[in-house]
Amino acid sequence: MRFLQSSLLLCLSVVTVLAAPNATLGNATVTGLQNGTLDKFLGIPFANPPVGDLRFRLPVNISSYNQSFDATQYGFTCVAQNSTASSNLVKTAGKIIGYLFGDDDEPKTPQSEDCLTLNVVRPSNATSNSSLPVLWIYGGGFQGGSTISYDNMSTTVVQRSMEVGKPVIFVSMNYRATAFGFIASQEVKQAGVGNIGLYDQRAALGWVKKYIGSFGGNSSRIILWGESAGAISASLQMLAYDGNAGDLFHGAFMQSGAPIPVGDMSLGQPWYDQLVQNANCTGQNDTLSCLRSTSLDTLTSAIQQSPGLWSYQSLVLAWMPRADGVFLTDHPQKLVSADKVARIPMVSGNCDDEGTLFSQSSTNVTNDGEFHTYIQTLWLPNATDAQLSPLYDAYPSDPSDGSPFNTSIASAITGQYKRIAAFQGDAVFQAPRRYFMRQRAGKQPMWGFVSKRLKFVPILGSFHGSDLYLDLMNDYVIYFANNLDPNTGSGVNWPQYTNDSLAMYTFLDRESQDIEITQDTYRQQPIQILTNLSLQYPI
Ligand SMILES: *[C@@H]1O[C@H](CO)[C@@H](O)[C@H](O)[C@H]1NC(C)=O
Ligand SMILES: *[C@@H]1O[C@H](CO)[C@@H](O)[C@H](O)[C@H]1NC(C)=O
Ligand SMILES: *[C@@H]1O[C@H](CO)[C@@H](O)[C@H](O)[C@H]1NC(C)=O
Ligand SMILES: *[C@@H]1O[C@H](CO)[C@@H](O)[C@H](O)[C@H]1NC(C)=O
Ligand SMILES: *[C@@H]1O[C@H](CO)[C@@H](O)[C@H](O)[C@H]1NC(C)=O
Ligand SMILES: *[C@@H]1O[C@H](CO)[C@@H](O)[C@H](O)[C@H]1NC(C)=O
Ligand SMILES: *[C@@H]1O[C@H](CO)[C@@H](O)[C@H](O)[C@H]1NC(C)=O
Ligand SMILES: *[C@@H]1O[C@H](CO)[C@@H](O)[C@H](O)[C@H]1NC(C)=O
Ligand SMILES: *[C@@H]1O[C@H](CO)[C@@H](O)[C@H](O)[C@H]1NC(C)=O
Ligand SMILES: *[C@@H]1O[C@H](CO)[C@@H](O)[C@H](O)[C@H]1NC(C)=O
Ligand SMILES: *[C@@H]1O[C@H](CO)[C@@H](O)[C@H](O)[C@H]1NC(C)=O
Ligand SMILES: CC(=O)N[C@H]1CO[C@H](CO)[C@@H](O)[C@@H]1O
Repeated sequence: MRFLQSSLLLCLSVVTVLAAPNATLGNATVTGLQNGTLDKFLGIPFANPPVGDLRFRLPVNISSYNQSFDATQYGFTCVAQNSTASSNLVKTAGKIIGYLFGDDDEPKTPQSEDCLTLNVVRPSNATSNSSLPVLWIYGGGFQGGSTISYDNMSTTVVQRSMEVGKPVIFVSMNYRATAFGFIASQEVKQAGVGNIGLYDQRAALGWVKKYIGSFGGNSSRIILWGESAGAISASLQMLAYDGNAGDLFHGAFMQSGAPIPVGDMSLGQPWYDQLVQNANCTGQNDTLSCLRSTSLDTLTSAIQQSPGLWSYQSLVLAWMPRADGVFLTDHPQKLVSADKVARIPMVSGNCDDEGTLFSQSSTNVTNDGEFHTYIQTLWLPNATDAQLSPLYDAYPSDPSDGSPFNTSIASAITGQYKRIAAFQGDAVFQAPRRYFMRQRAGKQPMWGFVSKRLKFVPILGSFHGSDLYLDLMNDYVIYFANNLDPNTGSGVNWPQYTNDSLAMYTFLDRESQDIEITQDTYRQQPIQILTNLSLQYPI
């Protein structure tokens, strides 16, 4: 009996070992794990560990693997800027969607600078060219994020893709965040190490191009998919090297993120100087080298002192992509208007109330004067009064004009809350998305959407990230990956966004399938004023 039992166990473990899936990377074999009808290859390094002298440097691609290895666990999380949301509302929103805001129940891996790994989740029966790779870029305000948070998403999406007979391979990569990925200043520009995190993403794309065939993926049809900072990233990949995609990707699906109104690297100078000071590097001839040789603990606590996503200034981020002269040759919005954009099919859209989450940290702004000071000091310090006054009129303090939009006087927790929420959501998300699409309409196939799901949530409405809820987009992404068109062949037709029809596929706050086609003309005049100002005065 005992013998039987142990040989049974032995048998089972042999079966398990035999089932371990392998893929060939040059001379090396990578061994993943099988889970049901899926194979997962986790924690594959795609660049040399950016530690030691490689800190604050562009990623060094792994040119070849000379040793076989196991890929059965997610890799380390890139060192993040911890800025805990003090607002319980923000925490609750994070729990609702299960991502983004550091839900305590979320699986985590330890943080490390040695974090440049990616993950491949595929149908077990994927054969050469049978599946279309989708590269997921997580959000997190360029200050954090981790692929392990999207493990469930990877399973759901790949399983669903098999169910509908349109198999995709889900690839997710870590990229450096906060100052590690987006340090910016004159010194940084001169040293050619701006936008490190975007280069990390590019290195992962190069890896997918080179190796996805070994996993049964088609390297001629790679889709970028991102949300929030991930969608902004995808859009900036489209602008990189003056819009030269280098055959690395062939479509982009962007949820709440478009080319942001940022300017030159030098606009990061105040945060750089503060970092140098807090890391005791002031007075050094070469401050960048000093930061490079500073201990991780010292550097991390110095970074913690820069304002984060949940601070008073919120979306005016200290560390984010900026024009570096090489990867982004100019301000992103100028690249858009100069036609320096990869001509690939794209989907781009917003949640209706993008700004509400980010306005929880400025609820002490309660009257018109304080609102004006907020905008003038943090957002548009160089704009003239003559320019600001129409902006203030366009975003009035009347709560029925504010966000959550179309909720009358509800959710007006302060006299200015809904006003700030409307302004912030438009400034960083809605206006850049509209500008991008209107400039590009007619030049490449595109589809727009707006999600009004969860509108009933008090104070937050259809908050940023709420479209990740209910696996809302998975089918559209799967069909887009397969057909370069998000239409699923059933339900309401999703028309293209063109110069003649600014069609927005609108997810209504009712039954899960309730869709309406609206036009991208809401808040026409306020958004136009905001766009004009941000073109002149990038952040
Ligand atoms: C994959 O490689 C592992 C380790 O070399 C091996 O044990 C396993 O049998 C291989 N799996 C398959 C399906 O060949
Ligand atoms: C495989 O190993 C051989 C011998 O060491 C080497 O010549 C070749 O370049 C390697 N191939 C790859 C793809 O790394
Ligand atoms: C395998 O799948 C099951 C069910 O989907 C899940 O609970 C489990 O965590 C998965 N295991 C791994 C290692 O992914
Ligand atoms: C494998 O390559 C790394 C660099 O990528 C190198 O440091 C190491 O010595 C190589 N190992 C072998 C066994 O060739
Ligand atoms: C940031 O958060 C992570 C995970 O919660 C934790 O391990 C780390 O110690 C924190 N770092 C700082 C500097 O607070
Ligand atoms: C892969 O398996 C799924 C079911 O798990 C099946 O529907 C599909 O036809 C298979 N694909 C191939 C290429 O065998
Ligand atoms: C995969 O498909 C592409 C075109 O879609 C083709 O160029 C390539 O040769 C195919 N690869 C294999 C291994 O069949
Ligand atoms: C690393 O790979 C990326 C993506 O393929 C490529 O753009 C870049 O030029 C490579 N870097 C080097 C130094 O070759
Ligand atoms: C920075 O320098 C000050 C004054 O010399 C010292 O007290 C402090 O401990 C130093 N901080 C770090 C992080 O080294
Ligand atoms: C609100 O509080 C922040 C600190 O969190 C402070 O910097 C800011 O000046 C305050 N604003 C107003 C209008 O009181
Ligand atoms: C405001 O203008 C000055 C002078 O042109 C410039 O140095 C500064 O960077 C600008 N500030 C911002 C936030 O754009
Ligand atoms: C970054 C920087 O300023 N480097 C300077 C440090 O000092 C040497 C020699 O004194 C200069 O050549 C570098 O340009």
